Amino acid sequence: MEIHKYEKVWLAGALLLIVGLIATVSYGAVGAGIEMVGDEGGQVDPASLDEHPKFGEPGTYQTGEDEYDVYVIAQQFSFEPGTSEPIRVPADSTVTLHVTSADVIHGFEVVGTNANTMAVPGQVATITIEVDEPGEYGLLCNEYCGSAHHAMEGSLEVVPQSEWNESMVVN
Ligand SMILES: [Cu+2]
Repeated sequence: MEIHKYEKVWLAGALLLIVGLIATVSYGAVGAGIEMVGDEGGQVDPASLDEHPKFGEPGTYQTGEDEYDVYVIAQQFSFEPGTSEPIRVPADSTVTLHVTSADVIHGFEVVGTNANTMAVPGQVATITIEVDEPGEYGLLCNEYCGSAHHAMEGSLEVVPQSEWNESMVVN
């Protein structure tokens, strides 16, 4: 059987497109480092967060010499802490954010960084970040969560080591 030259060219072109499509989809799925909320953060009862040892008093906890855990609750339409008062962490530290939601699915994004997760009711999302220079970052919700979603925002303040003090951690 003879295959016409043009037919071969089209076949090769179509194969190239298929391979290219699979390659870009695979890269998007694994290469870009994007993951779903993992289960390593554990689960919580979204209806009784106030009884949780940490989410009951959300905020910054010191866990090691330059290590901190921050517990954040997202709810319509604020972050606690974050919105009425900023999340405060000291410069030059390693911070693990534990984020959950008390009501519907929200987003938690530290603007201008790659710290970005979904906040799912019942599930705790954890992100570990290396914090260096002092400064202020915006927080925003990037999952549509209701009528005031556009107003759901906050801030994360990286406090210079010299100004960091005991009153900024939950004991
Ligand atoms: Cu939202």
